[in-house]
Amino acid sequence: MLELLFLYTVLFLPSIQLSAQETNAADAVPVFLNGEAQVVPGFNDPDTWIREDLWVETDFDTDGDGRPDRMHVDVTRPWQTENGTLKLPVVYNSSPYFAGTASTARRYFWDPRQELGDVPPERTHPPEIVRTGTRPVISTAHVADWVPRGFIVVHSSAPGTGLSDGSPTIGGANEALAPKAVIDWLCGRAKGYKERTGDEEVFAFWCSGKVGMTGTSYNGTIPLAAATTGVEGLEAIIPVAPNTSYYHYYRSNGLVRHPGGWMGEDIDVLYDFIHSGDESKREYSNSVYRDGEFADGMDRIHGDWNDFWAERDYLLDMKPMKAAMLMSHGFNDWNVMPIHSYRIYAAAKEMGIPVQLYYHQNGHGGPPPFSMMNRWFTRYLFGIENNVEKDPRVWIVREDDTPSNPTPYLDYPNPEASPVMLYPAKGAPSRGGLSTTPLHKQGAETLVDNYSFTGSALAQAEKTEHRLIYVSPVLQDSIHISGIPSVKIRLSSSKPAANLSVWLVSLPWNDGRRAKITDNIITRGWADPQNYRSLSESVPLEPGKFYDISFDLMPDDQVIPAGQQVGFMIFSSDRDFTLWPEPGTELSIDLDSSLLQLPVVGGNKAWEKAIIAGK
Ligand SMILES: [Ca+2]
Ligand SMILES: [Ca+2]
Repeated sequence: MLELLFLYTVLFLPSIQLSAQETNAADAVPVFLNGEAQVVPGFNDPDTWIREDLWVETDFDTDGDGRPDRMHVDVTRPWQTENGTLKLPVVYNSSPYFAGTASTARRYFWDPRQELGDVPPERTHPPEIVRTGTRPVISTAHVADWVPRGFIVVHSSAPGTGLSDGSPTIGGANEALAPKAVIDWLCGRAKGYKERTGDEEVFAFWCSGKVGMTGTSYNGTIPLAAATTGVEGLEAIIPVAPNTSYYHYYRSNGLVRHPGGWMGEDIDVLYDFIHSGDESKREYSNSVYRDGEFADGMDRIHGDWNDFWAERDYLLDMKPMKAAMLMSHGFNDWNVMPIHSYRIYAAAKEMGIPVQLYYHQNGHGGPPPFSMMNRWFTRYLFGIENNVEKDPRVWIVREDDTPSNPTPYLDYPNPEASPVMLYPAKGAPSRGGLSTTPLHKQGAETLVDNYSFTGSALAQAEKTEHRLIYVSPVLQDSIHISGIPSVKIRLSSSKPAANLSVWLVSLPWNDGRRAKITDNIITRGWADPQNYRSLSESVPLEPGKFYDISFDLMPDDQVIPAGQQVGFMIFSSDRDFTLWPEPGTELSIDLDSSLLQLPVVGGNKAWEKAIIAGK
């Protein structure tokens, strides 16, 4: 590739007399090489950076004081921007975590020991957060990466956190309107003030009018939230492991289903976890949001979809969005699961928004390689034509790739993947088979719910009544799964309510020599059989009557090596994710009417080849 060197030109250069060294620094401008912003010596001395804070006024009032809420903002910029001629783009990062968080001791979470359909046991709130931090610096995140490369870095505390007014609403409208207001201020359309309550204005005279946002997890959700407002000037976002729907975070197909690693967490727990804002406003916020809107809407009894959750799903708000999006996620992120990114990627692609997806095989977090982010922001914030939009749309860190050298693909799911239908063959309480041809007259097999066994113990058990598992022949050749597996299960329950969990596993289980235990969990999914008709209405099951339940498992892209078997495991309560009702509920599965649909690169041919090769 040709190495191209660009200089970012400014209209006016400072005319004051300076020594030779100072002249060089004073003349510093962004420099680009291979389509990426480079470290510029004149921007590279943190001691010379200007750090300031201010408050941006929004047009909402979510703390009930009758005044528009102001957001606390900090700015870190090269001193050369002070003269008003050098204008630079902004990398903006907003978070509810900057000023401290509450205890995550499990006694402050919901108790998962709850009978399905019952009112949950009371929850104890954690001690209130003692706000931390000193002005003017809210955070130093991303500063060392971007300021030396000619970007200005801006942070803001989310509503109701730190020194920002308002209330946390956990995905409510103000969490999109707050970053929008900050971007409006950066672009000269909203008012910024030196103090939280004063009248002295501050202007972003140093901003080029081009803003990008990035962050991980909640901090990756906020860029998407801002982008859904369609705010002018937000040119590009890089959300890393964003939560794009609070329903998909705390519920699954009608079921109360916790984020992995956070048993008992729910939306009100997250509210308590971040609520570090003004002590004098907390009582108001608690009563209106946590104990009001949330308590009324979150429905921890049924787990059903409703307006409360719809308001907190960014997929439904995407119409105005136009920011170019590079998104990153791990296929083994069982906290914010990979569907969160995929659904937004698919919609953005459909809308014609420039979009790229970087998927890796690890857990929560994990940004794209820095040079990929740099190319993205250089193209969309500096306007350097580096052709990033012509790069492959999808990058996947293959099992033996390093994170910085992912494999490019035309799209995700892999365009060459097609569904393979796999049918369970009876075998309970041992392992049954998995057939490519439909089977007949097998009848039903029954499992007994018992949350005291983990899914991984159940998958490894040779024989147990607490799960049903159907495994493929030993693969003679590797298979490449790419896409969203789905299941159809016809079941009856001995009680009016039951959890339903499905894991796809790779057997034999990791014997300790392989790198990651997550290799064995291909993907998984959860559903409430009571929602067989509708996601928004739970209907008690008639014991003994069979119902058809269909749902998707989490998206995946994984190569299963030769020597392994693919296992389709059906069980009831999942100790690591679902509620823990009293053990004993029996689920019977009608095998002839149940199936797994597995997207495999090369489809049936590849699957058959893997099964019969070597025979
Ligand atoms: Ca207010
Ligand atoms: Ca339900």
